[in-house]
Amino acid sequence: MMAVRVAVIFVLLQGATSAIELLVGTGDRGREDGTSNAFRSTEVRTMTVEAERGSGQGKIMWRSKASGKKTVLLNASEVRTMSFTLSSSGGFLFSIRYSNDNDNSAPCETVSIRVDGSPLGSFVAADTGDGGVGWNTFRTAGNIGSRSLAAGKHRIRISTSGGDLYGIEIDCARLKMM
Ligand SMILES: [Ca+2]
Ligand SMILES: [Ca+2]
Ligand SMILES: [Ca+2]
Repeated sequence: MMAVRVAVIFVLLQGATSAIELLVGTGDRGREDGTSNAFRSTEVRTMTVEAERGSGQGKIMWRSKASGKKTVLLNASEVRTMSFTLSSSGGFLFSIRYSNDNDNSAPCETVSIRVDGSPLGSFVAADTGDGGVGWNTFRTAGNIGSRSLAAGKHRIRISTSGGDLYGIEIDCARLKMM
């Protein structure tokens, strides 16, 4: 009888250990997933807002060097909107990571960004390469503009104009706390 009890306790302990490991494992995976459109804690100073997690126009593309391994191909006049949530208010600098395998004989796209409906800024994209390789070569347009934002949900709207006939791929927006 005693031996059976000991065995049962041992099984329970084993079960408890597995449960703890499982929780730790889930937590680690959560931290490695940097694609969430939300600050995980107030200690995080930079937030990445993935274009592929947004809504609206554009085609999702797989790119091994992209943040989250995906981009959104936007053709001229197409619009993509991404939401993000701030746990506390603050001032933020915005940048956009993109790739643009542009036709060398054509102009590059102009990218315009609005935050919560009002213009933040725009930039003329660079040509990031040729022959398809340029789509997996990324560049960041830094410090497009800054904005003071309250805690809560916000929207980034990205639109393109001009350029060649092949569009531009938007990887993500980054917000840096000032
Ligand atoms: Ca282009
Ligand atoms: Ca090119
Ligand atoms: Ca991305």
